[in-house]
Amino acid sequence: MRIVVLAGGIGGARFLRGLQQAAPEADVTVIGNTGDDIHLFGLKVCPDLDTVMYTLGGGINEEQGWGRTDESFHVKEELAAYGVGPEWFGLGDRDFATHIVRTQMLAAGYPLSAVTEALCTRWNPGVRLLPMSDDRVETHVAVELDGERKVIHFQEYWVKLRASVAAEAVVPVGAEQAKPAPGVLEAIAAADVILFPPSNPVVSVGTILAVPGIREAIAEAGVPVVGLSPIVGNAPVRGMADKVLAAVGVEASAAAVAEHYGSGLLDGWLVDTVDADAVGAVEAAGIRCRAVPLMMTDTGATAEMARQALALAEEVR
Ligand code: GDP
Ligand code: FO1
Ligand code: CA
Repeated sequence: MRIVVLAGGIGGARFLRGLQQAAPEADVTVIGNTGDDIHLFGLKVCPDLDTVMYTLGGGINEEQGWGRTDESFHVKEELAAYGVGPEWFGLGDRDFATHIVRTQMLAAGYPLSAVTEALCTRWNPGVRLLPMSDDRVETHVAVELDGERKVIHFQEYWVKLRASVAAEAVVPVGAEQAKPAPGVLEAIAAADVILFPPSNPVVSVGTILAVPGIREAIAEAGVPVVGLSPIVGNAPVRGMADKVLAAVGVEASAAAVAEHYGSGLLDGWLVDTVDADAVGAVEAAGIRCRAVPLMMTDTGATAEMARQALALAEEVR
């Protein structure tokens, strides 16, 4: 079975680990969000691609959910000693090596998709990991700071400000001009099922769908498209999805996220058992819906979520 998954960072990566346990024989292509990418110290950092690569390759810091295991921060400390920032972004020594290799290959002329493939030959994630695009896309967030409207990088909004102020708008800068990376549209067209993991619907899945051609290809693939809610009990399980959903005028609820994707895109939607009363509203919107446990407490529980998603896909096929 060929499965295509649109993934952000932690939510996407953890779901993929469960999917691999649930469907070990499946051929999985991951279309990764690159809107979180940022240039720091002259290096290209791709947090969501790296989170998927490290999580599936056994190199992730499990507690944190991002960055490397067994990490140290000597380079960051030395940079700070020179007064070179930003200090608010935690790049570790082991992680730095990934960004150095990536930046060197990009400078040599390789596209991000080829660089990602090369990095994955070390990590063997067991999936085909494709960036959504080889073109630069950067998510920016409009906020009011000290009485002034400013547009800042998504990482500054999340990591520096911890989403402590309202997001007034979220803009995937460059998305309109971006082309899907090689293999993305082909993978979608060849898929037997397409899954939206419980990733952020605005700054992860939403950014991938903002690349012209990807949303259309999914809608036209003619195969089941099933998503899992990242919102449980009217709040994100972690992160700032509530803040960025508000910016696009969507309530932080499992039903509202399904309706935001819409029946033109989604055939099936899983909500957590605590949101069982949302099933009716989602089905009224034309999307088949089931309430099942959606907390990724361990790989076994996550594998069961993946089985439920695949079962729902068969039901709507
Ligand atoms: P990020 O790029 O690291 O923010 O990761 P993603 O975009 O892939 O996923 C973030 C989303 O995962 C957040 O909105 C969380 O609410 C959601 N999430 C994290 N853990 C869980 C979980 O155990 N269950 C569910 N249903 N959602 C989760
Ligand atoms: N997230 C944080 O909350 N603080 C950090 O200092 C931080 C550093 C970092 C470094 C490399 C990397 O791959 C990810 C990192 N993240 C950090 C996660 C990052 O914010 C991601 O974009 C998440 O996916 C949030 O959507
Ligand atoms: Ca992310």
